This record gives sequence, C-alpha cells and structure tokens, in this order.
Amino acid sequence: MDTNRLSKKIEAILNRQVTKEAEAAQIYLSYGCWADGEGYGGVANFLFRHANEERNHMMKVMRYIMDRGGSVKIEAIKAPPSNPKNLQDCFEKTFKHEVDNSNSIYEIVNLANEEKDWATYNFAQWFVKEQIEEEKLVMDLLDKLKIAGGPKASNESLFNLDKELAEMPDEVPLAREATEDNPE
Ligand code: OFO
Repeated sequence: MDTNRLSKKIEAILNRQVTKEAEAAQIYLSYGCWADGEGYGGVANFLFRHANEERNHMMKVMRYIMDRGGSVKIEAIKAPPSNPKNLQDCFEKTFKHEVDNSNSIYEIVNLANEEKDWATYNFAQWFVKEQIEEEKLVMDLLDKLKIAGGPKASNESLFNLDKELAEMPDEVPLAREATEDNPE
C-alpha cells in the first residue's frame, strides 16, 4: 500500500527546498567567515546564528516530507558565491538571497494550491510568515548601515554597528524557537 501523501511534484519541490535551505546555511557561513576576517566580529556572529536558522529550516522541511510518507533526497549543494566587497554588498546580497528564497516558497504555495494539497499549503504558510520576518530583518540591517553612512560610513560608525549586531536578537521569534533537534 502506498502511504505517500505527497504527489511526485510536491515531493520534488519540497526536496528542492531542502537543498535550498542547506545552500542558504552555507552562504551565511561563508559571509560570516568573510565578516570575521574583515574584523566585523558582531556581523559574523549574527550571520553564524542565521546559518543555524537556515539549517533548522532545512530540518523542518525534511521532517514534513518524512511525516507525509515521502522520501527525502539529500543532494549536493553549490559552493557559496564569492565574498562580498564590503558590508553594504554583504547585506544587499543577503537581502537578494532572502527574496529569492521567498519566491521559491511561493512556488511551493502555488503548486500546493493548484493540487489542492491543503496540508502542504498549510505547512508552507509557516515559511511565508518566516520570510516576511527574514526580509524585514535584512531590510533593518540595510537601514542601520544607511544611517551609519552607507558606503561612506566612518570606521567609528561601522565599529558601533558591528557591536550592535553582536548583541542584536535575531528578531525572528518563530525561527528562534526552533532548534535543529526540534525544528517545530
Ligand atoms: Fe532565510 O530563510 Fe530559510 O526559509
């Protein structure tokens, strides 16, 4: 008896999301290492924490596929892109990455809607909400950098911004509650 409650297409798009979340974690790790090397320890800390959140998202999608009787396929992930040129570039690329990810979530929602797979539709809503928060988080970083002087920010304002990021909560309560062991 086939107990897989996911269609082939839904299973495939969810597996694609597993890979995307793993890639996102690698990107944040790589930008975090770059930031640390540039002396921005606070930014690095923020990016490393975010890499963990992306891993939690990956686990959450994996768990859902398995709970619905589907099969998870762990795929190779792409190498992260080259290092950012500066902090502005880093935050802009991060923002673009989050918007790309939102679009990928919307594709899951659209397909679930098309197939009337309401369980997957409902599951994906958590990510829709999460992406609103994640995009906002990066928009706030860009705003803070703008206030600090944007590309012309002085070393002193960058130092203060870096300090602020080290202590800044992730401001994503749902993601913060999730852990790799318990990605609910
Ligand atoms: Fe940055 O978000 Fe995962 O889904």
